[in-house]
Amino acid sequence: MARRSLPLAALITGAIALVAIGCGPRVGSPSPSIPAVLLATAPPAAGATPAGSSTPPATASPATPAPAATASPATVTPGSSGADAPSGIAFEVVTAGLEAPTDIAYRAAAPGDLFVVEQAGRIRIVRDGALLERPFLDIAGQVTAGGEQGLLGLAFDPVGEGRRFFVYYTALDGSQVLASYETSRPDPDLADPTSERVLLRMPDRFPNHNGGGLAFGPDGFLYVSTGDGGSAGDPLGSGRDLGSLLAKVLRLDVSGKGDYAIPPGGPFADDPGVLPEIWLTGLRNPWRIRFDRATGDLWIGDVGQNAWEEIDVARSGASGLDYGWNLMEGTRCYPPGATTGCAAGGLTLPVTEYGHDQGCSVTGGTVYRGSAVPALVGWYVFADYCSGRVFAVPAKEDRTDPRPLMDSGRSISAIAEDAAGELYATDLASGELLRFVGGG
Ligand SMILES: [Ca+2]
Repeated sequence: MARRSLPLAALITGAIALVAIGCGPRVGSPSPSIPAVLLATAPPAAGATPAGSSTPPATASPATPAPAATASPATVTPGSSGADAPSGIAFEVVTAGLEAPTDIAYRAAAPGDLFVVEQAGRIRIVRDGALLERPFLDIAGQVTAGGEQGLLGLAFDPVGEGRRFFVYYTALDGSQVLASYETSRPDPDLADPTSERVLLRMPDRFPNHNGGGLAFGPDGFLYVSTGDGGSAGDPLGSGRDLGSLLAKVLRLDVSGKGDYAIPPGGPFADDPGVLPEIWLTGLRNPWRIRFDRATGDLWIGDVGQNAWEEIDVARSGASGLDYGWNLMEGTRCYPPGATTGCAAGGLTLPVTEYGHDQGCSVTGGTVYRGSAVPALVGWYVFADYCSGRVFAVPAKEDRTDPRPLMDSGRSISAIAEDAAGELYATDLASGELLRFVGGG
């Protein structure tokens, strides 16, 4: 399986590890472009073999996610194998010509369009399969891009014509910014770059673990995923800190014209010591959050540190869940060998995980609810950025093993659906937009 050099995605998870290990010459300098999301562990150098094949398998096969030896929460149960994933699933190239794509979104008012985010700071329109030459938005002049940094997330306001949209990017000073823009009045294919309103600006000391996932929930609120801030092992303590916006999923009411409001009913509303934006916590670098349009479940791909990549779920409306970082990595205590902390209970385990024998940085996907690939309906589809392996799990199962869908050999930085629920992916290295097809 040929592996391409990948700029952006590798940076996402690997940068942090490189810092910690002290072997990452690329970390301090503008590395070409690696998605921050993926950088849980050292990313393969350009031209290198996938981490999964060059590194010894972690400690156990992900097919048998046994609880951590001495201190696993009592709720851990062995994953079940269950149904086989549909066979014959493949990628079909929709278009090439994108530069380091990091995310995909659609606007309900223009169901034939896909909006693809480019890491450097542009958003491109793919209309009926053709890449339009003129960018929809170009804010490259105000974005730091490379490694795990850059323009990382996009979501359109689902209300009305969707003229307003939201982006998440790394600013020139390294901080992470959530901002809104509006589409130009006369030209729906063009955003107004002067319409920016900054909703959040989060200072950031490390180039990795920047989060950047944006998704509107069925409640109309905007959900935002943030990383733990970076380095390795969460030295900032963000995962355990309810006074920090980092390492969280935030919930914001952005229906007003200006700043956001805090929706009522938050999980920590009665605790003045907790930031009211916080909806979910204990995440490391949640790379892609997506809602299941059929159930309202929120799916999170959370990039692991050194050994385990995990998929987390907040079933419809569930809030206040703590996914365990940095007390746990996947279903294991962290750091390895720890016997306290993660046994305390109250932590929510991933629905599935895989070891670094199968990759090194998870790209969270979405639950397929389209019609072109009937065999895939009801499966949550995700991938590993480093190995190119694509997986699926039945969306209804709470503890299950990842089933392989295909070995794509691609650098998959995003998986998302269009207005009709059809599924797409971006290849960061090749600059291609791909569509899921097949399955009988
Ligand atoms: Ca960071």
